[in-house]
Amino acid sequence: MGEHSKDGICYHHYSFTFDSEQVGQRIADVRVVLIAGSGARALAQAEYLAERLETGAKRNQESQLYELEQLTKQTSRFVLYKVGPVLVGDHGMGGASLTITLHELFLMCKEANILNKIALIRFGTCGGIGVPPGSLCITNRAVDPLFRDYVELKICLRLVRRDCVMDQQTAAILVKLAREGQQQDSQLDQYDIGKFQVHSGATIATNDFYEEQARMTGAICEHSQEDRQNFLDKAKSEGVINAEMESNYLAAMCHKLGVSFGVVCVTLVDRLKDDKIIYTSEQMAQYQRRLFWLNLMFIRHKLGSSK
Ligand code: R2B
Ligand code: URA
Repeated sequence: MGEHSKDGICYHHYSFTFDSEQVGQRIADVRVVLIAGSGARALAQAEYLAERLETGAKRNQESQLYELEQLTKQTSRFVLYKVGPVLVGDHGMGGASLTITLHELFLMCKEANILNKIALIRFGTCGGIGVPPGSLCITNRAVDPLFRDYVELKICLRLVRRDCVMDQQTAAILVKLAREGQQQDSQLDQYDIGKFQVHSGATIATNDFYEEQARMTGAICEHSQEDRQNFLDKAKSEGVINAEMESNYLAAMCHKLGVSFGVVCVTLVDRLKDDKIIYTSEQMAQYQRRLFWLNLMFIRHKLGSSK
C-alpha cells in the first residue's frame, strides 16, 4: 500500500489508479475538496455530483456533466474520486485518522500548486445539542470536550499546541447557501431534501463517540446521569450546537496551512433527549442528501465566484 512520487513524497494511505508522479497534474484543476467519514458516503457524494455538476458551472451556458473518475484502487486505505474540479475522499473517524488524510491530501495539493486555491469541506454526521435530527449544523467554533479552542500534539518530546481557528468566511457562505435553499422551496431537489433546520454555532470534537460525548451506553461508563447533564448544560451555555469527532483537528491543520475550509454535519439525534441513534435507511439517505445538496450549492458558488 502507498505511493512514492519522484520527489520521495509518500502517500502511504492512498493507492492510486495511475502513476503517483502524475498526481500534481491530475488534480491541478481541483478547487473544492470534500471529505466524509466513510468511503461509501464519499462515493455517494461523487455520484450525486456526477449527475448534476455541469462544466462551466454557470447557468445558461451550454454545458455537459463532469465524469466521475476513480483515483484510488479498491485496496487503497483512503478513497479518492474526482468529478471535474472537485475531489471527494474519506477521512475515517476521529482526529488521528483525519490528520493522516489531511497531511497526504495537502501534500498532493502542494504538488499541484492548488493549496491556496481550494476550499475543503468536511461533511458528516453529528449529535445535535438542542437541535433535532435531520438538521444541518455549520461549525463556527471547534472545541474539545473541555471546551478548549486548541489541540495538543506530542512531537519529539514537546507538547505542541495548535489553535483551532475556524474559517468564518467559508462558514458564513455555507450558512447563507443552506438558508437560501431552505426558503427557495427548491423545485429540483424538493423531494430529496425535505424540510430541515439550519444551525450555526460551536462544535465539540471528541476523541471518542461514547465516554467523551457523555453517553451512558458504552462498554465503560464511570460518569453519572448528573455528570452527563452538567456536561450538556455547559455545552449549551457555551453556544455548542453539536458534537462530532474531527472539527478541532481539521481547524488546527487548515488554519496552520492557510487553507479555506468548512464543516457541515447533519444531526442524527438530539443529545438533550437521547444517547441512542435510531433512523431508517430512508431517513439516513435523505439526511445525507441534504449534505450532498449543500456541497453542490457550495461548489457552484465557489466556481462561479473564482472564475
Ligand atoms: C461523526 O460520526 C462518526 C462517529 O459515529 C465520527 O466520524 C463523527 O465525527
Ligand atoms: N457522530 C458523533 O460523533 N456523535 C453523534 O452523536 C452522532 C454522530
